[in-house]
Amino acid sequence: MAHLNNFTRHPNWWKNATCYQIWPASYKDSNGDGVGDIPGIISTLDYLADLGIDIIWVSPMYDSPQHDMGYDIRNYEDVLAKFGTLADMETLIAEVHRRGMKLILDLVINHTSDEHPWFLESKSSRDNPKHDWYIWRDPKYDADGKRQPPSNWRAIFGGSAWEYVPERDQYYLHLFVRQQPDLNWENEATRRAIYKSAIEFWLDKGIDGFRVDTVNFYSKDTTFPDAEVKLKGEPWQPAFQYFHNGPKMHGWLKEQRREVLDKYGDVVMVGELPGTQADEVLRYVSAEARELDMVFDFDIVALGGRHSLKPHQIYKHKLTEMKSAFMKTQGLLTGTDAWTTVFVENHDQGRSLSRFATDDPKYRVQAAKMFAVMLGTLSGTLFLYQGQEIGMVNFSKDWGPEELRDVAGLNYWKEINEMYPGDEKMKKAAMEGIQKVGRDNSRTPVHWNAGPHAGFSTVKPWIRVNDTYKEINVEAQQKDPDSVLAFWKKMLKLRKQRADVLVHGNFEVQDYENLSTFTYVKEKDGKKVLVALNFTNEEQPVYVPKTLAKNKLELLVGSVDRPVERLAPWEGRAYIVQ
Ligand code: TEU
Repeated sequence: MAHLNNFTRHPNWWKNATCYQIWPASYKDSNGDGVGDIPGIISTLDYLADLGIDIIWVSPMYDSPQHDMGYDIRNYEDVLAKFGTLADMETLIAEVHRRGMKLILDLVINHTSDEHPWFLESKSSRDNPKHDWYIWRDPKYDADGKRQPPSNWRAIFGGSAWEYVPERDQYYLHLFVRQQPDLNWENEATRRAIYKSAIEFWLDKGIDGFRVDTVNFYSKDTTFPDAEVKLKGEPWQPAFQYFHNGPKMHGWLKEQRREVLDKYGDVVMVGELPGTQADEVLRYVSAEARELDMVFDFDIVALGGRHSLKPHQIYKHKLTEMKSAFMKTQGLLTGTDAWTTVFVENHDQGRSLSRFATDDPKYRVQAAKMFAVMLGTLSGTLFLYQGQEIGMVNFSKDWGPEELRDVAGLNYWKEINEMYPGDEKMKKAAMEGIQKVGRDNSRTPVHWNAGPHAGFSTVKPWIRVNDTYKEINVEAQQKDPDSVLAFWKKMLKLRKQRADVLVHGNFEVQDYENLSTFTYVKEKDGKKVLVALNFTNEEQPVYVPKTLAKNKLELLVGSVDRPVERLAPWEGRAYIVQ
């Protein structure tokens, strides 16, 4: 275990880092086809370095039929032509490294595309050598002798999780859309092939790690029992408990680390980990376990019932629920050898201002800076999503369903129309829900300037540009020292300078029950920082905990130019406790 001692003695390179997620289709188009691309990414690397970014995460740019925007991979070892070439990726890796930054890619190995050659072989016959590389089961027959799927599981994006293939007279499992068949991890030859093609191929090219898609879904309950009926009157039922954190998960991740990743040194693995309690999360992220380095916990993105309900059932969460979500992820560091992440946005979510604060033009700049104070002072590796650094917001309420591009949103919209034909009230509620939490909100093009198509492309982009690009864009904010962008730059610098307490400190909420403010203390080796955040349109008092009543508070950073005693609407401040 020499490497383990080595890793624990030297702080890992990714701990103090800020990572910036790029969604290639919507980031920057260099060749005028309306779709972002890798040369487009390369053209902005100085911008990202200047912002203070240390790691760039590029979402799937692999060859793919794009049924789920690249999370359906046809060939792990190639790049989608619209995004560029393998040579472009090699240039990207070199250019990122030349600027002292690191690059991570998405690792999508719970499933492949149904056009991946492995699947084409697997589905061709029960005698094919790859016949069990995916999850195949025999049909069930009902009392009338009608063929039925092996279980009543509902796919995450709607419909049955099983698809029938006549060549085999069997069904295959797909937890997401039907074009995303789940790989059979139980088969060792399959695991070896995945490691070689999806992981080693890219580590050999010099990337520094992966963001690992749905990392806790590989191991399933292989008896595939019917799930309890929760959606009354519907044929397909949520079966989450049967396909996440299955019995083999930890063994497989240990195998992957030991036999694959360790050859390449301190490769960072950031797992996406839905629906997992803190004690189970720790089993994945403790340094000693040597599985994942950190994970994205879903409590924060599930606020308002985002995951258990359908978008028309979303409710306004309370600030206490948000505090609880952060208490869970921050708490992972207390008294453990584990590590954690800080994030509020990604390509699957609505924009954080619209979702968790306000996108009212009167307050949104303030709120964006307040979020920068919050995220900049929480412990763990910080993840920003493209456009978050300029305070991009959700698409406007008057967009209709014709603007939707995301398969999850489109499937849901179709389902609503089929289940409630002619019900205008329901349709309105559904569209309102999509406007709040739909994945397209974060997938509209980045606003580079106020020119045509927001400077993203020279032609009409594949998805409509958010209407706010004239007011919210990179070029305008680069000229404005009071902009959200300028504030993020300042915050990221400060986070580095005070990394001990800001990135590594213990976290303690002070005003849990308060529904208007979020106040916490960060502490490391006796050094303390008090953070006070206002989550309302009204002024609020700064809550100073009794234990600090006698201490002097020195303003470290604040989102308002000349702060007064009370917090202004959506103001955020951090004080050094003396
Ligand atoms: O998302 C995993 C996941 O659990 C999603 O179901 C998430 O809950 C959903 O997007 C919310 O609507 C990952 C990727 O981040 C997502 O983009 C992919 O669509 C999905 O896996 C399948 O690969």
